[in-house]
Amino acid sequence: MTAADLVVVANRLPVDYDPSADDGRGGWRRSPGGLVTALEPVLRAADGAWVGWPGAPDVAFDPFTEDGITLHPVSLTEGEVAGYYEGFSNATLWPLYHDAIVAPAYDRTWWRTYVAVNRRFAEAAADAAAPGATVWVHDYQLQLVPKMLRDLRPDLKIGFFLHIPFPPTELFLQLPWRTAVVEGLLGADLVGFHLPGGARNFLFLAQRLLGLHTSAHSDLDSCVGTVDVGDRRVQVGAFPISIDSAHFAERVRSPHIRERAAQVREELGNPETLLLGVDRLDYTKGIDIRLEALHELLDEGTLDPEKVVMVQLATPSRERVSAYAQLREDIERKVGHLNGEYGQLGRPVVHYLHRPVDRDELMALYSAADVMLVTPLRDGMNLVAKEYIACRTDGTGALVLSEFTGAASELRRAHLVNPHDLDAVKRAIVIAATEEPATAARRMQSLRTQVLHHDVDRWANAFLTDLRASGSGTTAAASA
Ligand code: ADQ
Repeated sequence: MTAADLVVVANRLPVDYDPSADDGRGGWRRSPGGLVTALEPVLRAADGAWVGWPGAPDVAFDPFTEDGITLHPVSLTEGEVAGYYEGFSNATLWPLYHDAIVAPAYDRTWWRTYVAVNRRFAEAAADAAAPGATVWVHDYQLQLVPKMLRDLRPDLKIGFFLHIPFPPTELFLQLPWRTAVVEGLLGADLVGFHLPGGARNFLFLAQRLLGLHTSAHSDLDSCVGTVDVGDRRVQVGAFPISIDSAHFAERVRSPHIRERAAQVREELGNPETLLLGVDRLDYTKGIDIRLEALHELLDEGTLDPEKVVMVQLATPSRERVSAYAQLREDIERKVGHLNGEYGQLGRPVVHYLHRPVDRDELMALYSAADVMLVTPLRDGMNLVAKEYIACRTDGTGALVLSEFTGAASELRRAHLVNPHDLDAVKRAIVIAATEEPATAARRMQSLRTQVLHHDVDRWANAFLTDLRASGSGTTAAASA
């Protein structure tokens, strides 16, 4: 297998291994996420490689090439999935980085497994990369990889991007392994966040925990600052991720999706107002908040259960982590109460689907919905908000958007709300549902301009351009 000049390292491969496929013989399924869509063309053009876990425990595969990309599966045991993925990644880092909405658990054995698994990813990346190659490491599961990889392969250009928020410094400082994590990230030449605030928090910690020299730049630039690590200068920047906007805008116009959108409204009883929520079933997403807001609006008589319908899609997620199992019970109880009080026979007020739907069905729902509800307590970006906007090709529709999403910093003309303020959420829903059409259309026009101009290609190119330009500049240590 030839080594590649561009290597992506992420927790998951762009394909999943399903041991039960093909009558138990096992097989690969594509797992099309936003990251795959964004990076596939760049990787294919560069004969690139992707290092990641195939999604099933205790299976080992040699590297193989598919569609011009070499895939390097990293094997994890059942115990490693429990310690590294479900434990340290999703019961320690995920809640800590999302403002500790759920208490993070600090478990030393999970940490040791996280270190061991990060080392395995770094070794796989070192094997996959050609001399002088560019390696782009993704997300909170792999924060130690940049330093481990630099120790193995000092010739590489290494970038890191965090897809979730980087927390306020006083929260990050709770982490018993805080210094190792910051050191791990500083192995990169470029460390990227969605927002300048996360980048600034990171700069502060590099100075506070490691006593390193940092400098801050203007927020107008994607480069927010630098950290000097020995004779290397690490760039720290903000790169707000996006979607393949043109693809959504074009595909949603196809006749079968338009017909399906009309059919959806019909099947839901042609409501005056169709509210929509689309999320992974995660406690950061504020699904409970929008259900509570709807409940109170119906209780008060502000909304009429004969005229309003809500659809909530909630993809199953991390079901073996206990906070997620509790959340599911809570959400399903709330949906049950709402329908028990306000539904009619054959006509629930809330339609709740606990499963993923395919992309065309999702676009039909975006196209059918009058008001999109995006109410996370904290979210790195939130692509659902951007997908909804890209699908509103006729310029109608309204977006209620939490201030605590990364998307809120770009989508200023959405109905922005503080999700902790239930009255504000209720008011925003009512305004979004009843706003005068010309005002609503002006808002949507401005949101569409933003989303269509700032797509995922632009994001990937901005990051890779800055990464390739990084490493220049002289540090105090190098000039001494
Ligand atoms: P997520 O937390 O997964 O991503 P988000 O950005 O909203 O959140 O992306 C979810 C994706 O899954 C969207 O593309 C959406 O269409 C899809 N999806 C959700 N529910 C679905 C369903 N029921 N059926 C089909 N598809 C569904 C993390 C961070 C975010 C950040 C992204 C990218 O938490 O803040 O925006 O990474 O960096």
